[in-house]
Amino acid sequence: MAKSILITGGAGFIGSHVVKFFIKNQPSVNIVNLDKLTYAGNLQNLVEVENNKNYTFVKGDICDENLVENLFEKYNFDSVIHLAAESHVDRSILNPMEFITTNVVGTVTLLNVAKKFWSDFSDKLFYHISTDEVYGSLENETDFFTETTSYDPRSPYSAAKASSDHFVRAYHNTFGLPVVISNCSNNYGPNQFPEKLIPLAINNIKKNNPIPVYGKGENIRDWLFVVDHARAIFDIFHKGVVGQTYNIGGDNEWKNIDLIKLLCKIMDEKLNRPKNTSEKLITFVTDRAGHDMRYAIDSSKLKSELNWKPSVYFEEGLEKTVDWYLNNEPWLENIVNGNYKNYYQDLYKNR
Ligand code: NAD
Ligand code: TDX
Repeated sequence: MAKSILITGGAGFIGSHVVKFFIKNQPSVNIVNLDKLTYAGNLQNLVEVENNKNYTFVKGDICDENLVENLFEKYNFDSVIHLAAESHVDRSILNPMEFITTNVVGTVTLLNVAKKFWSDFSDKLFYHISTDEVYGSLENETDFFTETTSYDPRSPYSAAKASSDHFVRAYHNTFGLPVVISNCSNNYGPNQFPEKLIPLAINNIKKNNPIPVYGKGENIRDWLFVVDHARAIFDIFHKGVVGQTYNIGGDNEWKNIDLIKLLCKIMDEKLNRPKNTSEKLITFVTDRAGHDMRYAIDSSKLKSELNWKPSVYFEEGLEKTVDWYLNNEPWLENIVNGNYKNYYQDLYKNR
């Protein structure tokens, strides 16, 4: 049983849910959350656990080898759950280099330190959190990504994530480092930075601003409620087999345009607007460069071997998400009133 876990990127969207899930479900373990607090990191995501005696936050960069070594020395980690990453595809198109630095160099820095400190690999685990995007884009609606689908990353983001996955496997094969990897589909839920489709649309609908839908809105994503992802990570962490990969998905494919229409309907109800008001905000804009058409995950391995399945029905999860954003106005306003304005201007002005 793990006693001291380093979680990287724990102030971000998924990471903060993972930190909270572990503290709630395994309160005896010590958790150190190492996060650089980039634009995407937010300590407000962690207020409910910040005073927990088994939880420590460290502001720092996963690329800083000295810092990571000092933390291994001080806390004697037996496990790493690695979520820190640059995570937004559109930003990777604007600035690929940051993605290589954090996602590739940062991951290899962590692998090197774990290899150095874990002279004995028994009861150790390096758990790398990855994405379905490494598998590329599906064109045929009967195809699904499985754990053996060949990698075919097509954006700077997914290329950097794919590269980090390769390094993790290489450290397992070459040095025997005990690793496990999971590749998950699109997450949604509370605390997601409003650069991603769902919270961006919620914010724009609320303010009566246009909802930018790339291309014709025909692209398909498989959506999973973030707490279901955190639970999958918990299960894989405890029951996953070293050296294995697990796909995590929601069995929940939506065309972007249909998802946005559903969101508009929910928002009309929540904001007491007449039916079909928010749909009028839908604005088709220039497509994302290299926009992957469809992601669809086959997570039957995780279901059959570790007995996991998604638990939150999409309409219910989407409603919970809308409620969270409407009830947490200061969280959202803090973000959208800051540097976000410049980001939004730069990305959307010529679309
Ligand atoms: P996010 O952008 O919300 O959070 C990333 C966190 O990493 C932030 O807190 C940020 O401050 C931190 N970080 C960034 N660079 C760092 C560095 N150099 N050192 C330390 N910390 C740093 O991302 P997310 O959506 O929560 O994604 C978390 C992980 O899950 C990523 O690895 C991502 O690739 C993966 N993933 C995300 C999704 C999704 O739908 N969001 C789906 C599958 C997999
Ligand atoms: O303004 C927008 N308009 C739009 O049509 C935005 C931001 C997105 N989109 C489209 C692009 C995608 O087809 O919506 C879909 C979802 O876009 P994002 O929320 O940016 O997610 P995606 O590009 O699918 O990647 C996400 O899932 C996999 C996460 O950002 C990644 O971190 C994760 O690995």
